[in-house]
Amino acid sequence: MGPSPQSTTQRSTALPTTGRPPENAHVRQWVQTCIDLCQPNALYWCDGSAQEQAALTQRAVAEGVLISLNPQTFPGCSLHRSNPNDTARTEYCTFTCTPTRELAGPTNNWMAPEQAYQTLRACYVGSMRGRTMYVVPFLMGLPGSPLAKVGIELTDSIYVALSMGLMTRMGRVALDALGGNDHFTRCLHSVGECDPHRRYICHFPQDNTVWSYGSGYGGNALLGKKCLALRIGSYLGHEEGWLAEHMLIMGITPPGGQTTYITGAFPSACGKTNLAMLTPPPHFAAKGWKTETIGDDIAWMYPGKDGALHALNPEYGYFGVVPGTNRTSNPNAVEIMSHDTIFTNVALLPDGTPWWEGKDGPIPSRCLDWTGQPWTPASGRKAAHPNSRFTAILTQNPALSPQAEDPAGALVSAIIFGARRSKTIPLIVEAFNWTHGVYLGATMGSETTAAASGQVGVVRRDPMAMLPFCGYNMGRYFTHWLSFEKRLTKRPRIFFVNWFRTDAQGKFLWPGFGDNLRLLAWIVERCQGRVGAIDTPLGWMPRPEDLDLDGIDRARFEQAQAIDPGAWQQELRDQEELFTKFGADMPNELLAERERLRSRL
Ligand code: SAT
Ligand code: MN
Repeated sequence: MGPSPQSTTQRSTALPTTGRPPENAHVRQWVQTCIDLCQPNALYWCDGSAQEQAALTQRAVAEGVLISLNPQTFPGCSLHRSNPNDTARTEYCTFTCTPTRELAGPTNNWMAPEQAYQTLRACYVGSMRGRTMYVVPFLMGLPGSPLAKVGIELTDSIYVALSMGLMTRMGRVALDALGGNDHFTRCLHSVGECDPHRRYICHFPQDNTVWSYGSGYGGNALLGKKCLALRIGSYLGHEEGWLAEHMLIMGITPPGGQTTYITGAFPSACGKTNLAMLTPPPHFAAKGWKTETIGDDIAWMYPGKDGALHALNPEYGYFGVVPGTNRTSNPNAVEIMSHDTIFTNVALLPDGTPWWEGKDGPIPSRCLDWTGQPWTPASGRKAAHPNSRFTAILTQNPALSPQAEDPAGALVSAIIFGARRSKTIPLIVEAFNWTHGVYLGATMGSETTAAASGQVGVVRRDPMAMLPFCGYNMGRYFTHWLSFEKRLTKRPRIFFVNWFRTDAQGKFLWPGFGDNLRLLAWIVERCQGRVGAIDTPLGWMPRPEDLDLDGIDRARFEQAQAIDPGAWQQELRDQEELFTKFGADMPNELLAERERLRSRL
């Protein structure tokens, strides 16, 4: 533990300061309180300008935090190597600090707010000594959007300050949106000693506050993303009547038709970023199908005055997984990360070019691995960390939707829930109605992969892919979802997809990637009322003739859609286990929905 708060000495001399503080007295006062606590040696007010980003990048290179990459092959790019103990989100030290445990619900780690403040205050005392405190004002959402929220992050990590400049609308734009008022999320972040045993990511939804200590990794440290846009956001959404979701947003345009916007929730390792950036395969492109990206991770959705659901991406950049990215799996991502990108924990070739497993081109005979150690193909370990990332702004995406700039958001016609399941769950099904759709989302379960620690191939329930991100009791979150049936007159259709079903030999029944557009095309045509389906116990399913299956083995498609009644009995028992956790907070409508499914089966 650090020294007690009483031993804090007030600094008498003015802090060396870069940039100008805003007029907003609430901001100045709060920043001063945090300076007194963390005792930085210098203060830097970020304005979000391009000059600032360039100057801070130079400074980060001088400090050894970033390595400049080859300006010919990867112009404007740099590499960051994280502490090897700090390469992923850490759910065990992520807390929801609501006044009571039951407000946080059974699926969140809970700490009493007073205890959390006390524990973290002890960590923060003097934690920025010898460091600069960066003041990073940021806007989640577009200026002028009904949902836009201002946050201010104080951080002692220049990597975090630079990354926030790519991931959010950062600087003046946020302070202008805030004006003189007090409505901003207070985000305090210090890497401290980067010790996994002294690491805390604490959310105080009632105080609109996030305190993060002991990690510099993305979701733990870039506090606009999972912390504000999902955990605090979902709490605010419940209070204010909207939804903060772990969803991609994309547009799909049929030949000569209207662009249809869909949102989709997938747990990690299901290819969400690849789907958000999907390029139509030649056969579809030739017919005139087009796709576009609005967001790859987070959707804020609200009921418009028109009775429809509107979705916007609160972020301004991508923080995507790098390994496996190539011209076949995701050509748009390859383009995005070809310039002005921060890479984290990828490998480095002798000529200063980044490298990762699954990159186009040959496997190098030698390089430095993600920790900076010499590596050859014979090393017997990965060169890039499996969770290595690229950080770059949205506008570098050649497939960025023009609709991404609309502060009102895109009109949502379909919501897709998806998961990785080798058995039982069919390739695609459409919910009978809103409640049934919410049931499909609430019972989502996905198989764990080697990318995460723990057992491989076990089904982990992850309702709406929000298990680690819902900032309040998930039972009440389900009720909130159900309430949109009445809040909307033009309800999106809801679908469930599983690209990962396998045959008896363990081979995927569906080709996936670009071919997923065959299923998205059916979804779009369902939304436009142009294609049929059959009624099954699980929901509406396409008949083979309802889909473009040109070049696809029809028998394998049918196998991917098969319903195995025995496997479904087990699935229902597993779902029951999840619902039981929520006790009295579990809405009756979903229990009734399960009974209807049981009787249909
Ligand atoms: O750092 S993030 O939380 O955004 C990425 C992840 O899902 O782990
Ligand atoms: Mn995510």
